[in-house]
Amino acid sequence: MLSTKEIIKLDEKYGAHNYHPLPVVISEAKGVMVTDPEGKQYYDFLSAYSAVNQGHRNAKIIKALIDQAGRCTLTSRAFHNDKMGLFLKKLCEFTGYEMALPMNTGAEAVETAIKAARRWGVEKKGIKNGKQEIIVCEDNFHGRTSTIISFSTDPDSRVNYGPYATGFKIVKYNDAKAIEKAINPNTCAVMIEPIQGEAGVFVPDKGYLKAVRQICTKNKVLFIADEVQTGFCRTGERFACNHEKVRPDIMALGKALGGGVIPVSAIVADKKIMEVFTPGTHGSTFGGYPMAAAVGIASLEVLEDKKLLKNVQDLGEYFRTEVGKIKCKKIVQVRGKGLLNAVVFAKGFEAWNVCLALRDAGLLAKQTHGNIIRFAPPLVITKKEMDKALLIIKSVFEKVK
Ligand code: IF1
Repeated sequence: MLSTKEIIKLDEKYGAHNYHPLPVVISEAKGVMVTDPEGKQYYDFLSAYSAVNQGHRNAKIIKALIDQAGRCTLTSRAFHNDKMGLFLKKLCEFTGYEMALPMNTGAEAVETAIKAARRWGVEKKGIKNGKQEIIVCEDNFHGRTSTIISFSTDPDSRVNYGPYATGFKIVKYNDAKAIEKAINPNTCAVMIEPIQGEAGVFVPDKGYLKAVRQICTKNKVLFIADEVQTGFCRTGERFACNHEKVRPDIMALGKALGGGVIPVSAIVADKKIMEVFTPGTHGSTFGGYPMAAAVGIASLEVLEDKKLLKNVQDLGEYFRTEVGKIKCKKIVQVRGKGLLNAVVFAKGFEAWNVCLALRDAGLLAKQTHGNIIRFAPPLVITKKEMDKALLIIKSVFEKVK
């Protein structure tokens, strides 16, 4: 078996350098714990950016994967498969929408939402094709396709990838009035993250999502919520929009829909929007394939457990309270919802070394924007595991100067 050092060397030699990962190799994982090639164990407080909400190798999800692999893996959408309909029915019931369109990655779900909104703009609102506008927010993260990075405000994501897609208007996040001002007769949609993940787990003020909903309704504009990262119980509700009892017109979903096993994404919407898609107008070879459907059903079943949401709410609150008590002058804020949390250090502070110290102490987390560390363990974490993880975090943070 290769050592951590040897594996990292391979990655650096043969892999494109489009990432700068923490120097740690994960070779096995179960539940909240991951193990490196040398056998050292760590608490996983990233959860693959919320894609493993159900915990690593959840028994029910792995069984669904293996059972399906023993029956049929791929059919394409040229034929029906016996699993997709059951999956989409379950997803519609879980989310409260009439229809779903399955894709694979989060970015594809976002692209699908954009395409739905643009078509809807022409066919239902009467906008001239080519004139449709979508309002998005500063510091957004919606994925990495060439269209999506066109409206990113993060230079890393965007620089030198032109020519950029047009038809997007960027406004300030957490400012409903800015959205209202940006709307014109060509606006077909507003697309936002209910909590901005990559921006550093930025939770908007109470009332923001409600105001956006009202503005969209009043102006006949679709409200698209990107719940790729915030969805599926991560924030203590099934979807982050539920905190304000807001129902978007379209939700883009991904990550945990695949239970941390395979990429499964989708948009959900009611028929009056989804019907803009007709045969041949959109699709994907793997979208809704039998493996994704089987895994998707199991992933949703795990998340249906009522006790899980309560666990997320309780342990999230507990995490923020306990981290708030840690004596460390560099910490300026502990924020988040449910188990999507961040510790914000002073401006200019480099949290990379803190992440290395956490790793050495047995906990994996990753910084964003240099001075923010995201803490988002699998939702199945127990109080006992959380207490042990908090001891590690405390021991490291107390030494931060
Ligand atoms: C990477 C960030 C998190 C997302 C939202 C769509 C997508 C994402 C709200 C696209 C993806 C990922 C991508 C991943 C790191 C991660 C991330 F730091 F980049 F911003 F989670 F915070 N909408 N987020 O957060 O989904 O196509 O990747 O399946 O390395 O790019 P995808």
